[in-house]
Amino acid sequence: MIDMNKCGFATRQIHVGKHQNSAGALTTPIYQTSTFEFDSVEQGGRRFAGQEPGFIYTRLSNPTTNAAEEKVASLEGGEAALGTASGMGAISGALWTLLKAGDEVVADETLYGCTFSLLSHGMSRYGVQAKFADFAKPEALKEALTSKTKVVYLETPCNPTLKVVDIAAVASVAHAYNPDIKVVVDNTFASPYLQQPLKLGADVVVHSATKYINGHGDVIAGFIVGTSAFIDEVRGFGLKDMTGAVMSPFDAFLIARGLKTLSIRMERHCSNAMAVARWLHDHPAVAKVWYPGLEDFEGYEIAKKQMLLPGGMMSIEMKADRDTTAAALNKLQLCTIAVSLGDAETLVEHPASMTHSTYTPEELAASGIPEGLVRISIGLEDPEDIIADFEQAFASLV
Ligand code: LCS
Repeated sequence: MIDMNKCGFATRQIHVGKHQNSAGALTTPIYQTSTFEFDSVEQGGRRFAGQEPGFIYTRLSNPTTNAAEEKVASLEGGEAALGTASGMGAISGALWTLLKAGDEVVADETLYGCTFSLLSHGMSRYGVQAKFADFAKPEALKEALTSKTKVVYLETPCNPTLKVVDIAAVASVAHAYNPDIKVVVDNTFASPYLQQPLKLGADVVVHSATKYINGHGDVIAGFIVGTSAFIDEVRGFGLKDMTGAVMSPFDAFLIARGLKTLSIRMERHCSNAMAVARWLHDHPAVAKVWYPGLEDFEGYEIAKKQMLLPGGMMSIEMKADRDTTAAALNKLQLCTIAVSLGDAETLVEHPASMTHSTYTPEELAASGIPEGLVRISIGLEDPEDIIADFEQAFASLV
């Protein structure tokens, strides 16, 4: 019997989560059912009491969803994982399990717009205070911690500036202050192929599986990864009772399918991104390229230390003003103006007016997000075609 834990990433992304089914189907079937039959009233009672294994109701668990969860747990190096209806469902499910009124969260100041909104405007309604600090400076984090801090929260690379946060350094500052603090890392931009935060000292990983994990732009989903005890708590409370943001079996099927190619997709996203980043870096209309793979980028050294490759996401600042930049971007023909990321298609967006419009102009400035920043999710097309499209779109700027 092969020990899957000893197999490599590519083998596990394909084979973990595969269980025998009555028809002998190679891929895990879509168990498109809300509920599961019990043999008797007594059996139903035993399942609800946790005295007997078995399925109950798809908001609690489902065989198709479990297959995707097992894959993600293995790829992140966690004991268990839980699928959710969206990345925001993963973040809110994890945080509502860890926090209660009176607690504090200390978060990095650069976050996906809706995460920032949840922390700064949503949770405060229920008595949870969020404080923001620049985690690139571990002393800033140390100053923000108090006896009320229960969660330290970060993304890396950050959306949308690609700031790289040293996960091991943050975890060690937080745990030295109080070993009970849970360090939660949003690993969406890296994917488990490039970075595994639990191995660097984080306690919980969250994902928008809408992005690289599914990889095909046709699902909204998320995952929470951590110890079995924590995932049981989220499954039985944070997800079941607080958010109800459960992953659908059909989405779990698409995700398990997408995951089979995660490593080869990420290799191509990264090599394409490196080629495009170098080209943009030398373009006369571009003021700055924010990409962890460029030697002159602030996060380069930390990225090299904690990531396998620098990723498929980048942002650029143009020398032209906002309207001239927008007119140039509107000329793109192959690359698409759209939010989301991690898809086969190259996607271009303007964070200040789109993904980060939940920030006020003052909050954008305080979080180091330039108003004119343009974010690019490099797709899986031929790199010379992506470059040619930017070349024709930017021709009028030089
Ligand atoms: N975390 C990160 C880092 C994200 O970028 C997003 C979505 C989420 C969590 C939330 O995931 P969702 O609920 O959408 O699955 N980011 C988006 C973006 O940058 N463009 O569109 C959505």
